[in-house]
Amino acid sequence: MHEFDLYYWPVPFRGQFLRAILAFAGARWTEHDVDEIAALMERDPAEQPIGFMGPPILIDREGDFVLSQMPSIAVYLGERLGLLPDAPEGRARTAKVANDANDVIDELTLDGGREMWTQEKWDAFVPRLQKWMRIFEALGARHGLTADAGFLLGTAEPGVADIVTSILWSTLDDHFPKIATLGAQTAPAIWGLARRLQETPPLAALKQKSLSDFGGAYCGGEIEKSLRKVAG
Ligand SMILES: N[C@@H](CCC(=O)N[C@@H](CS)C(=O)NCC(=O)O)C(=O)O
Repeated sequence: MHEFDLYYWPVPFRGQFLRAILAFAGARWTEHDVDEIAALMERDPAEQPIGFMGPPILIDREGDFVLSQMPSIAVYLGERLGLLPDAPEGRARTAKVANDANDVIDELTLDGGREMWTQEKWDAFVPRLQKWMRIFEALGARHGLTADAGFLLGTAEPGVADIVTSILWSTLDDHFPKIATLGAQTAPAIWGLARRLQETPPLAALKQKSLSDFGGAYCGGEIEKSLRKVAG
């Protein structure tokens, strides 16, 4: 039995942040399939391992602890695997970065596909996406990040904030050429950080494995098709 269990759909999207933190730390985890996730979701909250609406869910077998909500899990794994800054400010900023990343992917998928993208809606959204890119770029700049050196929060070593940032933007860069072009122009230091982290052996291996496991999907479904039409 592995140390951790992760329940997430077989796509990168919101689960990839957690896979990357686990992989970066060299932790081993078991993934559960769609039927197991659906069965957990159908249970009454009192019968779920933790009350939750949608995955990801993490089980820490060693710590006998279960958690939902991606940003909370990212911070927990950071604590557990030694990937958070020491100071309270850096730990809180790590939570901010995970919440920002979650907001970006919700906006990009119109809240999980409640609506579909049209060219008009996308054109109106692009300045907002660029603002998100600049929010990350400005945070890095405050801590001396450049395209070639440094980390998002000015730490000596990369942590959860860097892993989450790298997964957010590199996954979009890999799947959506128009976002790739926009990002390289708008947030060059963040694009450099994303690439540098992706070149580390654990994240490079995860990327290859995810590509073959998930067949090149990003978030799946009709919303991915509609996003590909405007940003592909
Ligand atoms: N705020 C939650 C969102 C969870 C969520 O929306 N999960 C999606 C997959 S990315 C889901 O399958 N939701 C099903 C549902 O809400 O019914 C988080 O950050 O973990």
